[in-house]
Amino acid sequence: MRIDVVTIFPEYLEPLNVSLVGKARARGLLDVRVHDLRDWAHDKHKTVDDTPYGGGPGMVMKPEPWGEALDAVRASGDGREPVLVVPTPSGRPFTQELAVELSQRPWLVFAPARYEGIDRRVIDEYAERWEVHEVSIGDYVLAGGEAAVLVITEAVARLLPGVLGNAESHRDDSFSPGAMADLLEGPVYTKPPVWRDRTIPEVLLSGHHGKIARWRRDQAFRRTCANRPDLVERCDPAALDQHDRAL
Ligand code: 6GU
Repeated sequence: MRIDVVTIFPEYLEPLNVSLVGKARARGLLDVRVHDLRDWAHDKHKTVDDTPYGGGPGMVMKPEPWGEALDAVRASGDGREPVLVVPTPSGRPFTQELAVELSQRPWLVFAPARYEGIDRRVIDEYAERWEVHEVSIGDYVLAGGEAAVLVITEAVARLLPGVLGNAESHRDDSFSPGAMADLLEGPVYTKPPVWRDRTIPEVLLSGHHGKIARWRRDQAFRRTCANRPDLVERCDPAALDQHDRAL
């Protein structure tokens, strides 16, 4: 997969050189190219923003540098159209489902905005030719989309074939379709068996795989009720008991 990022803060994307994404790049599974939007600014001050039409606070990113940057990125490709991902708090929620969808595309281009956003005509223009996703990573406001690019890239990169050591590693992820669908992952333990007088749940030492699976599912259900009741139809004590009986 190829990923291009156009930003006024290229240094902000340096974490893409380390950890899982860095390793995927080093192994040739991921081709990441970061571009400075100011390379396509027109004046000696490299201006990329201006005041909003209609008035109001803040600044809006000018369309010309974005248009030229995106055209240049497109021209550096193999003739195919990339998928444009625009991180914005006004976008669709970024979900595991969208991560899976994006991981199946050969080429993503990220356009993270600073200030109050990018002139709307840029998104409208590219949406006529490219698949465009405006996505938000949660209900809070960041100073810019760069942190969201890091989040989305990591969520997508770990789904690429060959990136995770063990192909089974994301089968039981919270939010991934399959066995534990709709439930958060429960607690995990490793050695030593006693730490600061704290033991581990006995069932995990029983060697009884059926009991262990049932316990894990129950813990996942309880944690989901506590932390994400919106993911579970009923979280009252009766529903918990009913869940226990269903096991
Ligand atoms: Cl993608 N961008 C910004 N600036 N703020 C956000 C966001 C994105 N997602 C949640 N808050």
